[in-house]
Amino acid sequence: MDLNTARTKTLSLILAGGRGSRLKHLTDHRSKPAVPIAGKYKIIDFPLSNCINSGLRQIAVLTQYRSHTLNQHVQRGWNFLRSDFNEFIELWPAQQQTGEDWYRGTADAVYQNLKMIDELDSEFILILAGDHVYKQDYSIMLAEHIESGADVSVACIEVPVEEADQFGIMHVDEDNNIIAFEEKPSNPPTMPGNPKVSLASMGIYIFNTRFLRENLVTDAGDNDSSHDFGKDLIPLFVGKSRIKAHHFANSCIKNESYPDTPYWRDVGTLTAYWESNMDLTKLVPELDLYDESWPIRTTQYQRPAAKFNYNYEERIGTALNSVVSAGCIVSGSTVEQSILFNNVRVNSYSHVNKSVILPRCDIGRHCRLTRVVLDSDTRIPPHTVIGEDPVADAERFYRNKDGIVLVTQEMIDKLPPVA
Ligand code: ADQ
Ligand code: ADP
Repeated sequence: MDLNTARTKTLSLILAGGRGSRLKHLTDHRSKPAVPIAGKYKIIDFPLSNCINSGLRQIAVLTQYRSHTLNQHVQRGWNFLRSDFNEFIELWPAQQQTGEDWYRGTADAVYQNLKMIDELDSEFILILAGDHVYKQDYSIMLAEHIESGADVSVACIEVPVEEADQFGIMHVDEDNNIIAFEEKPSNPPTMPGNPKVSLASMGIYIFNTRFLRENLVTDAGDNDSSHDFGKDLIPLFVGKSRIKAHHFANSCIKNESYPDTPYWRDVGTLTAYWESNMDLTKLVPELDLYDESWPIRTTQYQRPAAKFNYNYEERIGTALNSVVSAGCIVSGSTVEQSILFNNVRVNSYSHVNKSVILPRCDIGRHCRLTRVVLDSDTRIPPHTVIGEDPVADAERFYRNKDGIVLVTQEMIDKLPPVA
């Protein structure tokens, strides 16, 4: 089958139901794929953009947990495909199609939608997570999958062994057959000849539809299964089915400045979230959002351009090494090595440093914020200092062991009134 035909016969399923509880209060009101990232996006924009750019245009987003802003985002900004060409992006919410249960695990999320999947008559199913930041041409993985004659292909990347217990870890032979797979092992095995790295599953799979269907039906009837791809299905295929590894380095969209470092982040923790945003304030970030050949799209609203009011007497009113989105006003204050999402206000005599400020926040006068993540719609009262006193920060806000302080409007509302 030629690649263009294969693309039209591929259904992409984005798993967007998980809570992502390690992101703490950021996922109190929204699911992880709906968490804002990189100044103007939500995390789900990355897999969605990758699909569109890869020429895969039959896409379903499987939602469950607190999906309101995710649904809104996808409905408002991602509805441009043409159904008359058999292209679509649909939301498939959990709706107890097969019984009383909500999605029990990632495999069950797909199983519960088998009826819809059958109607679409696909040959291949691409399964993606809704919460990873990366740029990948899935059509290269698809071509490799077809060429290899595999039942299932699993995308993989080398990760430092210290982080390997957070992933599915595999061993492959010289033909990239997966010969061992263990989900989140406490003692992760390393790659032959390199004790520092392990080969991790990215949670990205291409299945032959018929093979997936049969195995989902079997798994659904197994009471001992947790109905999860990484925990239950993938390990089961090893040694029994044709299961191949696809190396992300072969299909990632390369940044010319970092040809040897394929960029992929599972922004699972508050620190990883903060770091992946901070990455973008570097002189040359590893993730190139300015490459027009692989655009990352998002839901856009009409907004005025960002504005900077400079106080010439005091010489303040600017942003240095920062990403500032549309609708922001930085007035008589300094923003340094930070990310301001849409419609943020930073008022006079304030200093925002190494911080991630989500949409529509307002930072009052004379504030100092360092290593802070401000959730959307938070109003910081004048003279507030955050990030300089670990004890006070931990009392008032959420401060993690790496010293990143997460602040929400609910936490601000609980503060005693300023005398
Ligand atoms: P995890 O990331 O731990 O491991 P999981 O938390 O199950 O896997 O999430 C995978 C994706 O499915 C996420 O996008 C999540 O939002 C979504 N999801 C989770 N539960 C869901 C549900 N009930 N309904 C719909 N969507 C749901 C997986 C693999 C590992 C691999 C890592 C890579 O199991 O082997 O190494 O991904 O990050
Ligand atoms: P969250 O803060 O939960 O991540 P969003 O940033 O997506 O959520 O926005 C919350 C709500 O505000 C949504 O209903 C979104 O559609 C809406 N919204 C955001 N920006 C604008 C805007 N400039 N104009 C109109 N509605 C907007």
